[in-house]
Amino acid sequence: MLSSGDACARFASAVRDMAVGVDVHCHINGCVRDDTLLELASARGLGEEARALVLDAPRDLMSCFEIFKLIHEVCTTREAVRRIAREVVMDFAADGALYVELRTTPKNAPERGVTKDSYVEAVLDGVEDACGVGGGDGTGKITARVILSIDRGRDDTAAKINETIELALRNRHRGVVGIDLSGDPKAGSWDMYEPALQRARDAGLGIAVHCGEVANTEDEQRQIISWAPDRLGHCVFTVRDAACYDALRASHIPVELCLTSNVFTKSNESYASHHFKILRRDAVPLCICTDDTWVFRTTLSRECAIAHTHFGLSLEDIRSIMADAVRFSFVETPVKTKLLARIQGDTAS
Ligand code: 6MZ
Repeated sequence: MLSSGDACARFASAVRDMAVGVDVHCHINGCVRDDTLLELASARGLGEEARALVLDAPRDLMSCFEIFKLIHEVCTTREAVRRIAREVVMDFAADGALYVELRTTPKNAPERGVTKDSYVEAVLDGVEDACGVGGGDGTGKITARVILSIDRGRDDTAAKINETIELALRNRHRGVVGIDLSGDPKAGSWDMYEPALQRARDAGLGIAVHCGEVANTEDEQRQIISWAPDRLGHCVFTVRDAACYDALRASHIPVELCLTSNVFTKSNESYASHHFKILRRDAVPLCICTDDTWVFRTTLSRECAIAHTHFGLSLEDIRSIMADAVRFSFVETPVKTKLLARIQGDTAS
């Protein structure tokens, strides 16, 4: 008899074989390969520390941010950033993805000759190594685009926030398509970010905002939803507050759902009680994403298999969710059309 683990693995394998994967919410430095991280950490004498960071049990969100400190410490050289960006894209391709929208926070590391400009350049070089010029045109094995993140914990002045917007605008020709607001959800306040995000939106960049990832942020969630970003990340606590949830439903803003991330960080008690179920019941636009494959020991095909196991999604449901993810993505329209045609195969678009 098949165990549920076997059934899950078989579903993940079928998802990989379909090759229709789309992930629009994954943070580059949360998706570093085990081997790469250990190699880079060992070269800096931090191999043991890196090994100790592998999550073997759920940890809260704040301790995940501690993990990122070490990842950033060992991964922020131009060579490493380029390599990691390339490997992340290749790993998604091997997992059956045909489009990935990677996000990352531009960083300065003067002691290693890294500026925010050269960081972004290295990311885009890595994406180009994997996908070709500009991250590909929708016809290759995988196409990728990049979103630059504003880190709530570190980007604490208007000047730093605006620098990220400027960087994104300067690098659009190489495949930067949007801005994300992420990082420690308890740091900073929406009023600080809104003017810069408005400028980015007016200039045509897509905007994705982490929303309702922690409790007691209802006022901010309502502000964010009424500003209407193109996509919202997580919305765990949005669903638990009637006024916030009403606003979300009325807004029709697509939600990027990261099942394992939310369960690992204990925002959701279990997969079975994940708010995926409520959003799907209420036909809220949604997509399935990984967030941080390394941190949460997952892959996109595995997340789909979890949705199958706990919420009964079929392979055709997965195909349809992936098509929606392309529609919600920030990639240029002609590329979107090509990707949609590939995902839908013979079925009408
Ligand atoms: C909020 C997150 C996150 O930018 O260095 N990040 N922000 N919530 C999450 N849920 C778990 N996971 C990752 O990738 C790592 C950075 O992404 C953000 C954090 O700011 C983290 O430092 P990059 O490529």
